[in-house]
Amino acid sequence: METKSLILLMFLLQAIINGVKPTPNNQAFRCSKNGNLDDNLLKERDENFSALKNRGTANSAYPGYEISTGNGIWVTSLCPPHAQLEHCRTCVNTTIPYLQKNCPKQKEGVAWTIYLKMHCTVRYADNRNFGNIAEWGWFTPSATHPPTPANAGELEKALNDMSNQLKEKVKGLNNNKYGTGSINYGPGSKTLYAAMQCIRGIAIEECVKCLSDATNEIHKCCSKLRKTGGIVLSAKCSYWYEHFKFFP
Ligand SMILES: *[C@@H]1O[C@H](CO)[C@@H](O)[C@H](O)[C@H]1NC(C)=O
Ligand SMILES: CC(=O)N[C@H]1CO[C@H](CO)[C@@H](O)[C@@H]1O
Repeated sequence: METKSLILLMFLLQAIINGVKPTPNNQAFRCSKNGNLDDNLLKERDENFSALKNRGTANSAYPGYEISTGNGIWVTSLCPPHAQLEHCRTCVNTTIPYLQKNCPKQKEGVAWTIYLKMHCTVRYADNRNFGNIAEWGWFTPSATHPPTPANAGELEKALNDMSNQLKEKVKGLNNNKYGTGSINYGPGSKTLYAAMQCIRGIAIEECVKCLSDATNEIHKCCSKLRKTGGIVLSAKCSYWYEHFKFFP
């Protein structure tokens, strides 16, 4: 191997070991269109974002955190329950300034970051009921990633079956509404891995409804195009699949 390619390989390996910093193409945001926060609430939001950055304690799961103020601002963060504290903090720390930049003063906002093999969500709203932002964000592996050898129908069916299984799992849980699983499908018996998550505090019926919507969304962005992986995200839930195991 040439020295140059060897150096490049070492560099890539080091980047993988160190953890790659999130870049803008693995972040997305949505802001509400129903007006702006007044100066006091804006100040509260930003002060509470600062407080959110340091939340979580060592030796405990850090699925997320919610802060509310008497005056009517709610800010929350969410990671998968298995996320390491440092990974979750790095993810949340990166997402907060990105959300502040993109939703400078709207009444509600949500932003997501994919970091390593997890994603985190940061959300704020001037109301408690998890806000009204209905749009979805989504990510797929880069365009250069080859499509799965399965046909779209096989992939869709696998994602529907997986969705039904994971919804049952999530229904059985209280605080950490997060479920993972895998399924073999198609003639070559390919294995698909998937995870579903709802935000905390949401009613179970609303969670399941959101996950059904997520299943429809993931067909639009991803399975119809035979993507090997994809994730759809809303302010309330997410659905992620890959053809490798991306959770413990
Ligand atoms: C997150 O941000 C806080 C506040 O700026 C800082 O103290 C902390 O070290 C950061 N943590 C990580 C893991 O980046
Ligand atoms: C937990 C926390 O830091 N909450 C703060 C949110 O913002 C209000 C207003 O600035 C503060 O009073 C709270 O202490």
